[in-house]
Amino acid sequence: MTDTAAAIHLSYIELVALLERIFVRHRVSQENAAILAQNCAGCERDGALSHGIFRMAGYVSSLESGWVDGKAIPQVEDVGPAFVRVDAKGGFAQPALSAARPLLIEKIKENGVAVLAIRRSHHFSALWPDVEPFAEAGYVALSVVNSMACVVPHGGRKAVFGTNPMAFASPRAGAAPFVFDQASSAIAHGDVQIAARAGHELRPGTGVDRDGQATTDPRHVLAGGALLPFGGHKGNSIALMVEILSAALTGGYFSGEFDWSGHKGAQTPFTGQFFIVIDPTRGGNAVFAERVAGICDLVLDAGQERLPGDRRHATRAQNEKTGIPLSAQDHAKLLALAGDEDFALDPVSHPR
Ligand code: NDP
Ligand code: PYC
Repeated sequence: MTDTAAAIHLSYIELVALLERIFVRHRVSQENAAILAQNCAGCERDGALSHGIFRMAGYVSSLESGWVDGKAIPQVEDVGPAFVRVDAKGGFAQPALSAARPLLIEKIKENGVAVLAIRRSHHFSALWPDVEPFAEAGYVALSVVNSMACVVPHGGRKAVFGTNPMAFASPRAGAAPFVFDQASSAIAHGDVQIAARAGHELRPGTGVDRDGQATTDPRHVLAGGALLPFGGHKGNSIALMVEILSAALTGGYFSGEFDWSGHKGAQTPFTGQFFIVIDPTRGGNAVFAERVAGICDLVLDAGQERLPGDRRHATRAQNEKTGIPLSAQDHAKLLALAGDEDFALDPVSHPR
């Protein structure tokens, strides 16, 4: 929330209902709207703000441009004892995951491991909501997704990679699952947009301007500049791996390959997503979750301030008690997108 005072507190259920109305009003089927609304409200509830309600104007803009099919019905294909494939049919990745989940779980139960390859999908959210439920169900999950070309390879001159995140989730005894979810760029594109809006500088080493010169001005990155991989050549290799798994392997587009120029307002990357999900009990270690808790404790005892996921889970616990804080301005924008007649702004020409 960017405004100083939170004027409104909504419960998760109330926020989901509001976001669902927005999606349905903008060309999304009821079934897909429920999935997307839960995803986006979950991000806002957990303080994953670069992919919470901040994204709603972008979803609407992309949907209204005709670039993404909100009513797509994903086609799930059983292609091997431990391999599930989904053609998202130009729709969002989350309904594709939801459609594939029962078959994927069946295969994990049978084989101890299964992979899921989603293609022709749009992913516009955080990745942790895709993996965390697997860990809550006792599985270890890794997922990667590629996005839109805005990251220059290490030492390169032209954006090739997306911000290409990777998320990992594991059960942990006596605590919420261990989850990390991170872009392979030095900063997520959403956070560059937020910094530009707030007038904040970026950390040095984050991006370049349109001439390839280092810049800390987010407006220069957004106006024809680009981001850099995190950690030099090491983040670069992860970004490349994400392209290979999410696009080459699934049959989706690379981050620089799809052409959205014919769809004014398109914002959602049209790529692919890949998952590996494992039943850890097959490792023969009956105390897997205790071992995970043990290594996490060692890390904290050694002085790491907190583990990934801790901030998010603490924010969730707080917001479940007090409600999810929204500024009056943000709430009004959501009502306008939902078509509330008191706030009948044109959502596309009044982005957040
Ligand atoms: P951050 O750098 O904010 O956080 C990355 C991870 O590190 C999180 O798991 C976070 O946990 C953890 N973390 C942050 N600070 C610390 C710390 N001090 N100690 C220990 N752990 C820490 O994420 P990014 O900016 O890289 O990515 C933001 C989001 O953007 C992600 O959810 C990602 O999936 C999404 N994204 C989506 C894309 C898409 O194509 N759909 C593309 C790129 C990014 P915590 O959450 O608890 O703070
Ligand atoms: O924040 O980098 C990002 C991003 C890209 C696509 C969705 N989010």
